[in-house]
Amino acid sequence: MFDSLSPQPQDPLLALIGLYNSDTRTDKVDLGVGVFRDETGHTPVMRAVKAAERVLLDTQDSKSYVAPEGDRVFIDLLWTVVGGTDCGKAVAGVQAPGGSGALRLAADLLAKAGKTRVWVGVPTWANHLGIFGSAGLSVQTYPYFDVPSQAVQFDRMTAALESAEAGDAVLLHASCHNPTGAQLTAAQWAVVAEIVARKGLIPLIDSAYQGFGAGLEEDAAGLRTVIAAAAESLVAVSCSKFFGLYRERTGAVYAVGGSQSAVETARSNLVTIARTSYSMPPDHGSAVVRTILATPELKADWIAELNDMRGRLISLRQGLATAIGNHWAGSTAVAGQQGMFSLLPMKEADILALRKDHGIYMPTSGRINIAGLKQADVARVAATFVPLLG
Ligand code: PLP
Ligand code: TYF
Repeated sequence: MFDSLSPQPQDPLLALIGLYNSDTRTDKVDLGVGVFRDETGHTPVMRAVKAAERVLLDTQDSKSYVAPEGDRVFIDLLWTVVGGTDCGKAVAGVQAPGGSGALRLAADLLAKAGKTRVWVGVPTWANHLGIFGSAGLSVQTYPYFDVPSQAVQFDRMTAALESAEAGDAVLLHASCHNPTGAQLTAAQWAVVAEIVARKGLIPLIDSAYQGFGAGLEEDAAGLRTVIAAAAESLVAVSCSKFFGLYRERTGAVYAVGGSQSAVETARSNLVTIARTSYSMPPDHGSAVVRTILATPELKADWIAELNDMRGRLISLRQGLATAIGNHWAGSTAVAGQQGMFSLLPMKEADILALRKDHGIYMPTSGRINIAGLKQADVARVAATFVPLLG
């Protein structure tokens, strides 16, 4: 049987990790996979996470199962960070193995409810296409971002959404768009909210980088505008980035809107989908997040460290944009983008040459993870980029 299968391509972002690691040059630069890094290139365990882990080590007295939906206190506390303390809607959530698991549960729920189509912006995180396709949804696309001009294609985006049909799902990135870093303005979020409400579309909002853009509250504002307007929404939350819990596979998916009994029914369906694929989610990461959010000192320290992480990203971004300066017209747009990513108009051959000649690693899409820069690298990297930018 096994030899009837064909080998599958590696995820190009994850494959880059191996390529970078096997490069022996000491001045190599990793702008590949989207993880936060500090000035030494390390992805640290956040202070509040370590402190919460110590509390768990001392106090956890059982490893027995928690509950089919995961840790209810985690689910409720995480929602207060994402949706706010009162979003004015009925909400029911289920813990999930990371944001990817949350997206897959949401996609399976849509399919189970008889929904067939999901609209996804171009470009988007490649896994969105794989996850929705594997759930049997048909992926429709709306224009989102034009790489040469570094501009959000808002008129084209809304025109495409106007052609969607009632009951279609629409994927939206809550903040810090992957791979472009380009976000909607508050006024544009309001227009999207009006369209989804009027047309009866179901927003599926992917929140994976809250706090990396303008701030914890600021980065949730667009999401909150949409869920306030839409009859029903799905929200997939990843704790990988803003709690730095990547490998602990921590996240949640929320059904929002409609009656309390409707969201409870949605929750029971999410639980059934989870039970028939992996039974129950892993506990450790959610126990850490619950401990942080339930302990005022830990929560304050988490926010303080998250603010510092955002400060580092902003400083590197401004430094890179300034160093590119008027050598490329897109540098102003890059300076205004948010989060870890920007998508640069570079040719694949040039990106491969950057790896070979300069030890600068980025995916052939032209995406850069700003967090992979060190302050001392900025000038050199900008100088190698300038001749390659359209
Ligand atoms: N959504 C986006 C846009 C992402 O970039 C990621 C990446 O890590 C995820 C969701 C899910 O992440 P995870 O499954 O590691 O929580
Ligand atoms: O886009 C990124 O780099 C992150 C990390 O299969 C990631 O979202 C990339 C690919 C993948 C899982 C996570």
